[in-house]
Amino acid sequence: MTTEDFTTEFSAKAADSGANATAAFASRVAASTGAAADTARVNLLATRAIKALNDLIIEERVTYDEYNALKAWLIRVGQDGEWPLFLDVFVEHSVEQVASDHREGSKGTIEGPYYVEGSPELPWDGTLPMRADEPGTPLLFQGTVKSTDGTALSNAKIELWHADDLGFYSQFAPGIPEWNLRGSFTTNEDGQFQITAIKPAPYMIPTDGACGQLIDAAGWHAWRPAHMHLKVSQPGYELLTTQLYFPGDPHNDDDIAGAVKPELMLDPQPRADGEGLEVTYDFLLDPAA
Ligand code: MBD
Ligand code: FE
Repeated sequence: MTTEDFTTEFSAKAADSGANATAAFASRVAASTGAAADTARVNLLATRAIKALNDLIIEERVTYDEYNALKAWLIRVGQDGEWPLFLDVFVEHSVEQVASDHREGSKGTIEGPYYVEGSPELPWDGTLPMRADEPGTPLLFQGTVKSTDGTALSNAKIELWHADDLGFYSQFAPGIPEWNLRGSFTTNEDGQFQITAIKPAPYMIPTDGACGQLIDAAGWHAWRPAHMHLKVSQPGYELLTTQLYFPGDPHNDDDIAGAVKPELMLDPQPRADGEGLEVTYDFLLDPAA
């Protein structure tokens, strides 16, 4: 494959990823009942959101050119299917903050646009589904799932998903096995897990659509630090949706999605047998209210 072929294929995959996130979101919303619309609440939130935008226009003396550029861009976000991408990158972190500020257990962070329910079920010491030649450093990821009172939780579910070395998520970019780098592990009788995985690479959000256009026009960068996504759950406990990060990543301090927290930083060490890295991380779940 030539560099040109690669660039074309790479761009095509990135463009697909944003649009496929829209289809995935739509089918999940269709499957859920959705919150009943409360007129007073809609009135409050919509009034405040519209006022915030109007205040900004007046304070910054926004021109007709700028207003029309905004209109064209908003239309393009929808056409490119990038509303999930845009919202999860720039807004979800505040929703997550509000949703979890009462918690005493492990820190959570945003889910992002690329979660898929129902990944292959694997034992407490299983291997994340991956291709035979999957690029990346082997990572042994182990720990214990506990209640905030310290009780180990057996049969807890740990869903793990992350992008491949090129930054593509299976089921969102074409040409990747369906459940590649996605798995659901179950803790053993002592609440432990020991997952054979790979260390993810830094991730650049797709730059060829409306989000990329904004990032470029504003002079920002499109990077997220390398991250593993996780959902940890057990009946009777609050679902923990989180991400874990790796020290030394150049974007730990300026994640475009604002989703890094100090508590989510791993401390991987070289394995004694020389086979890549190992790291221990325990999850503490809050009992459901
Ligand atoms: C991702 O992989 C991600 O985690 C977020 C939050 C946004 C876009 C892509
Ligand atoms: Fe991600």
